[in-house]
Amino acid sequence: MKMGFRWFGEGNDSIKLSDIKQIPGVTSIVWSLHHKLPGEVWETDEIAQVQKQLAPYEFDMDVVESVNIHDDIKTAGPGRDQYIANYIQTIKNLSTFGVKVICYNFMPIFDWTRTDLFFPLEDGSTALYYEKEKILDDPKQMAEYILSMQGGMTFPGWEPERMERLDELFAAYKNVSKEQLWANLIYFLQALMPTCRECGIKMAIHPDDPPWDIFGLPRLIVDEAAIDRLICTIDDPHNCLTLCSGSFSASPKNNVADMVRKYCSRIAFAHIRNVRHFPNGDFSEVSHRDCDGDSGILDIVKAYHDCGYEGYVRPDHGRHIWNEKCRPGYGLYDRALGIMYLWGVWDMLDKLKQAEQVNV
Ligand SMILES: [Mn+2]
Repeated sequence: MKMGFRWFGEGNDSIKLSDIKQIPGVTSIVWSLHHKLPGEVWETDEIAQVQKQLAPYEFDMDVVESVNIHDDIKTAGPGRDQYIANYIQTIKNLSTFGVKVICYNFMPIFDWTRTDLFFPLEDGSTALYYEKEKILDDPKQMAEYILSMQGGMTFPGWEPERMERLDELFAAYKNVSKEQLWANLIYFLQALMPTCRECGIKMAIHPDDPPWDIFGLPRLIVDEAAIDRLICTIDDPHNCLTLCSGSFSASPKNNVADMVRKYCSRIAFAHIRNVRHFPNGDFSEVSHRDCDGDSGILDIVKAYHDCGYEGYVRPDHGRHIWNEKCRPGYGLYDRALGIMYLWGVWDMLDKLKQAEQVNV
């Protein structure tokens, strides 16, 4: 596996590239142009600036997360074809810098959703938390809460410009059924595939987080049946997955290690994160250590290792520890601990495999 670390860009992240460089084995910076609104073309001079920032540290820029998708593409709105043309231009521009994977999602209106960004855990740290009861009927209250926690930082998928237009957005999605949303996703991907083949770029969809409908909005990428549908409908090696263990395992019905084994050849990017379930359906994010949650981190890492996974990985969210002031879920310390846990498991599996081969 190739280890990555999500970084929000110069002036937009309290974490320095020189700090990330000191985490063992990180070779990729998972980056984005966070000032771009969904639908805008990413210009080559803007991409070149990021390349220039990463170069002294010898990080690659192979994985972009995310190039967000305009609501007109998701709703088949009037600007759909123009925004798809813009997206195709962005893919072309990214490919000239050697980008290989674009992580994106197709969630309607709301991206990742949590009700508490700093939920206290018993060890004194805090983490992102989802309280089912709170996600019933007031999307505005939730959006206000999330925006109020931004403190000048950008949260991908939670652009204030979009959240100000919530009524308008809900109206646009009013007649978009789950089947129509599927059709709009397939239309979008079909339009992109020739360029992806030409440019050698994989589109890696991130699952919906959490993996169920919220506020009456349909959500597609929620389980194995959905992945089957997506990769069979467009059976192209450039139509790939960002397998996010934390997102899928928020539903106890999903077994992520099984998903890894089944879809390994179509996983372009792996997010590894651990989640703890509560009997009432609430869940909390926890450390990467297997026994701290229910995602089955050891089984997941073993599944990647057994499959000979050579794609990109990053620790997904971390807790907030040691009084770090950071973007929720994206501190330096706990994600670095997560990486060391993942390497610990991976290196031991490598060693056992080598010993096995010697013995044969
Ligand atoms: Mn994720």
